[in-house]
Amino acid sequence: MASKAPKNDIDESLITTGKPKTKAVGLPAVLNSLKISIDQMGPLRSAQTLLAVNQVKGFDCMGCAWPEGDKRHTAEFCENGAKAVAEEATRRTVPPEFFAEHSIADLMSHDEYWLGQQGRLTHPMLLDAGATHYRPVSWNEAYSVVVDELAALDSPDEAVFYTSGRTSNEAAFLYQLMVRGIGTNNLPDCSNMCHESSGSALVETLGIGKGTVSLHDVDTAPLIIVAGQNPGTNHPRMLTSLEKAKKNGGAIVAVNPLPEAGLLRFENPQNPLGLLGTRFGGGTSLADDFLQIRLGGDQALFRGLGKHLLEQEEATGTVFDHDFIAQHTLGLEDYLDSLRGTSWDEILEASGISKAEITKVGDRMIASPGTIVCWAMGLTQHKHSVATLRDVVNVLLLQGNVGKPGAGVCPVRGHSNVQGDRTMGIFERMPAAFHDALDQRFRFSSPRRHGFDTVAAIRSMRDGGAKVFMAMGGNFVRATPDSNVTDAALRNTRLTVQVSTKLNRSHLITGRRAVILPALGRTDRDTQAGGDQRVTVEDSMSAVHASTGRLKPASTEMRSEIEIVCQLADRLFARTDSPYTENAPQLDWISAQADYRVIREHISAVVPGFDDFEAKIDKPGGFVLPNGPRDSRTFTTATGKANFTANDLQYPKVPEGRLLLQTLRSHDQYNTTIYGKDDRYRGIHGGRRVVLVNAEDLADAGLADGDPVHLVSEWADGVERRAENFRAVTYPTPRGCAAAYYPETNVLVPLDSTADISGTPTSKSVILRLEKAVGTAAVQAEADEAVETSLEEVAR
Ligand SMILES: Nc1nc2c(c(=O)[nH]1)N[C@H]1C(S)=C(S)[C@@H](COP(=O)(O)OP(=O)(O)OC[C@H]3O[C@@H](n4cnc5c(=O)[nH]c(N)nc54)[C@H](O)[C@@H]3O)O[C@H]1N2
Ligand SMILES: Nc1nc2c(c(=O)[nH]1)N[C@H]1C(S)=C(S)[C@@H](COP(=O)(O)OP(=O)(O)OC[C@H]3O[C@@H](n4cnc5c(=O)[nH]c(N)nc54)[C@H](O)[C@@H]3O)O[C@H]1N2
Ligand SMILES: [Mo]
Repeated sequence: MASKAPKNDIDESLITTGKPKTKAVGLPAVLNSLKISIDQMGPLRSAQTLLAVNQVKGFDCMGCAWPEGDKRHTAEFCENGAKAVAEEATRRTVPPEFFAEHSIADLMSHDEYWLGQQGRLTHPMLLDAGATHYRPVSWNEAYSVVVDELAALDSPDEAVFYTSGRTSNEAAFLYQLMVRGIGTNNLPDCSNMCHESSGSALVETLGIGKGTVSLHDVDTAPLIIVAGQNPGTNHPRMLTSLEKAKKNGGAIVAVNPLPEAGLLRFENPQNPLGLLGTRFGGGTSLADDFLQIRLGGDQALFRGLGKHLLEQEEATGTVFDHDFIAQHTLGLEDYLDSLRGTSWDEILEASGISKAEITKVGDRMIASPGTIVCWAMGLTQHKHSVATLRDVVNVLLLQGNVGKPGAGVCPVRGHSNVQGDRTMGIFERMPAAFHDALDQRFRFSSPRRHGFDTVAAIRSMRDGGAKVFMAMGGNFVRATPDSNVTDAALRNTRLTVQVSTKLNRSHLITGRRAVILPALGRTDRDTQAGGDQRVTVEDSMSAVHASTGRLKPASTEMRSEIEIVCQLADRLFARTDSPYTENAPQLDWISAQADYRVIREHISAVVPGFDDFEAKIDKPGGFVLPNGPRDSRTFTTATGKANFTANDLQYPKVPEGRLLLQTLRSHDQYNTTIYGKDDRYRGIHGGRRVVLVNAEDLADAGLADGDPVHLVSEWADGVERRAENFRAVTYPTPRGCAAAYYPETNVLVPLDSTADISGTPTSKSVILRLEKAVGTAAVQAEADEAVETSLEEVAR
């Protein structure tokens, strides 16, 4: 039986801490995910779903965007994938009676964990102006509310349409078409807070905003640098690839302020020997070198690597790939000048890494026939992220490490279809060629002025510009920075519309009116007039494949995202009094809803690389989209070449007595969805309000391990942002650098503190002051420690 959802939030005073783990996965991971799966889904549904995840005819795992290999295990096992599946396929539900019982004020008193654990949303709900409770409405009434508010706007730019990254290609394509049909490009997405910096840097330098490696490249790479990423928790299946690379003789370099367990050592749960290995303390040791970098020191590190390559090139003449540089690149000399102009002293100061460690990795690069650099949020969420990533590209270009086997750039995406959503046009500033193709296919004229990204959308709502906010998935109010400002911005709107699977804070912090539209998820069977449907997704390596849900939906009142878009669009564009009929895209929305093959045909006519779409996804594993840099060293940049760039060296400078805080994920969460209150690999149990601090910094602040503290963020605007009642934990993070979990700390990230060019909030560099909290002495719970010990004993 599935267990009941928790009645109470877990008591934050029960936090226990232990030593960080030095290895990832193994038997405790299997046990943990089985427990969560059976809790949420019961044994039968657990078996059904876990056997279908990432199988050729099953559904695509919504856990992350790491690709699946060609040969699949019967249960391609991944602890956190299993947790993501259980979270969606749960048998717990949030029916209308739940909303009758709980007022908004009551729901507000619970934390994200409790909200998420209540189960799947089952019925369209409306919050009337001034009402204390949501009430159930028919789908017809819900659609009318949305259409009426949209039709009443003075300008289409007064509406904002957010997308999280789980939306299928088909739903995303129709959604952006509807939005552009209304006449706006206000299409912010989670990517604005995620890999936007990667896109900005890569489009400019390589001509494509995506990675240039295949899974095979990673599996066989001679050298992989993993910077600013915690794959053990966030992309566990990547560990299998890293293990393969090691077995093939490759080397791995981890660049991280924290000694993340998944980067250091891995026990493969796919491999019985891996499990057996646990008994003997085995597993594969992954990182050959671990560079414990200061937060934001990566541009300096890559500058140092470039400088070492240059010095060795000048000594030997054999380091650079001269043919590649001459044939395919521009701008080398300016870049080399930037290397010459940067002193080693500055590099060491900014990165906190010794010259010997940097030159050792540089020597690995020189000796290696190919190098891949993988990265995630540790590199993208700083003020100087775009410059940092340009410098990553620079170093790779020196040795021709793009478009050859086992080499390239690998931005590891977050949400499982965030890359596909972009390919489908979810972007506030798509290139002209996309608009042209869209206009031609649907015989209308799409707006060309740029729309709002996430931060701009918040500013506009705050200032009374945007009045209707719609979200295709996600949890906007908790994923975004400056929570207090964002909350007020949303409350300033006339209507908020959430297409969601699970209850979250964005259903509680609303406009004057609010609508919840309960959506089918990846695991759910999607039956339309034309029969059972499948959808498609694109992974981090540009492979597109089908995903088919098979579970019976938890209620007959849930609708697919595609149906919701089609029904809204049909009403918006068909109404005679609608301002949007005149320039409506020419599409029979109801036929598209009936049979998703119709949508795929439209996609193949508009988006390059999707010709013969339907046939290609019949093949197991789907197909790979064309990728100029990877396939043929073709670079569709402004210059037609791969561009070296010369960038000012930047790194965060922190005033005396302050720390730099990164906000990151624990092992038991999916972004704003909290699965539990443990962070097993980091040795934290039973609570999330912790701040990890270097022991000497803690001592300097007059604090001891376990002390209750308030977190205060200081920024240029002079506003003090506070997150109260945390517990200080000594942790092996570099001096001056601290870490705490997102989203509890989003209140500390200033809205206007964004990355240059990409506009991404600087979630990995918040200037922080620790304030000792008095009178809230924390309690040490031994019970949790006991749980941990017993799991480890089982493993042993
Ligand atoms: N289970 C699970 N899986 C997920 C998610 C989840 O929440 N849970 N989220 C998904 C999403 S949307 C995304 S974007 C990805 C996120 O995947 P990650 O980027 O791995 O997620 P974070 O927890 O933000 O971790 C950032 C890592 O970068 C390091 N870091 C921080 N600052 C710096 C820096 O300045 N330099 C360097 N070199 N390292 C730094 C941190 O110590 C940490 O190891 O995961 C995806 N997969
Ligand atoms: N401080 C700080 N802030 C950050 C980050 C950070 O590292 N630090 N990371 C940023 C990053 S990388 C990202 S990607 C964003 C994430 O931002 P979002 O994508 O907005 O947030 P999620 O928590 O992933 O959204 C979870 C909600 O999505 C809904 N959902 C889940 N599956 C589906 C589905 O299939 N369909 C629909 N319609 N709804 C669904 C559920 O209702 C669930 O509650 O947060 C960003 N914010
Ligand atoms: Mo993300």
